[in-house]
Amino acid sequence: MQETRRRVLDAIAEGPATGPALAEELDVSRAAVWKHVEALRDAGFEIESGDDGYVLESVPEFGGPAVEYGLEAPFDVEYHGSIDSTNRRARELAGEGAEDAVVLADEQTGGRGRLDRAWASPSGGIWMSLVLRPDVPPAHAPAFTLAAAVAVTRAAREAGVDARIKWPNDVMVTGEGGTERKLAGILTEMEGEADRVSWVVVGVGINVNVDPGELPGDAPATSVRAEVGDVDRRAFAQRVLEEFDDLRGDLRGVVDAWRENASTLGKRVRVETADGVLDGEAVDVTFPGTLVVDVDGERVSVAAGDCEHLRPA
Ligand code: BT5
Repeated sequence: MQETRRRVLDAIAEGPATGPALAEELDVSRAAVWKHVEALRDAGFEIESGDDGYVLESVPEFGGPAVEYGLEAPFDVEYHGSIDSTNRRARELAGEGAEDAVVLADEQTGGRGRLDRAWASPSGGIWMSLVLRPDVPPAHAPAFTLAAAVAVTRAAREAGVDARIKWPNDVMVTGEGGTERKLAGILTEMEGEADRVSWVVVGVGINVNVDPGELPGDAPATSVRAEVGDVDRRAFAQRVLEEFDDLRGDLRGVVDAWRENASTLGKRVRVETADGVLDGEAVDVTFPGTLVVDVDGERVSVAAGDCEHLRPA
């Protein structure tokens, strides 16, 4: 949101504020104040104008200005009712130099997972991509995936969903009979030079207020609706962004937070990597997100791959 508009909104939220008082406080014309109030109304904020001035009656349920309002993290949010892929749009913004931008959508028509897999994104989910320009070497970028997984898991647990992370990027819920269902996935993309990334795009897809029937059947999936009922998507998205913002300041600390929220460690796993399949016990995750698997007594480090939790031997 534009800075002046944000300040107009904050001032109105604090109590009745007249146009002239706002104009003076923010050092803009009365016409400009009026324009911002109209734009906020167009965005779904209910603003009454009484004798004492403008009063904020309600905040829209979802959308860019709604998520920005009250957000305790420095992100600008661009909202789309429907878009092909928020990661695609975020890469475009990254190429234009954007920083700390979020592309958020109600629905994606061409959502993508890793390895160009399709990601189902029906209306009612939180599909968003963060554009970051961190001052880190490209090798550290996987830590942002871990941070996003921790942020989503914390937000889901606060909403009452018993979520846990499966290495590296899946947020899962274990149901009756031990079946793990996928609640959220993360797709991190980046562009970098030899020693420093230019940008990182962290795409986060969370099945929130959607029916599991709308999700693909090729692998078990679940949603917040299926687990605990519908939640306030605006608050949920804000919590994810705030947690992520806290975590990204200490990338090495992210690994500890990840361990606390993960279910993979100690499990028997099968990991498919570009070099083949590994069977063993997941014994650790190290910075920036490497899985350490004990394969018949030998510790093997895996930087990237698909991990399956196996039943105990
Ligand atoms: C992921 O890939 O888990 C990363 C998903 C990232 C999606 C976000 S949404 C916002 C942003 N914009 C994008 O275009 N993408 C990002 P992967 O680990 O490869 O998992 C993909 C597999 O998960 C698919 O092959 C399906 O089996 C399954 N799947 C697809 N859609 C799903 C859904 N909505 N919920 C649960 N599982 C799903």
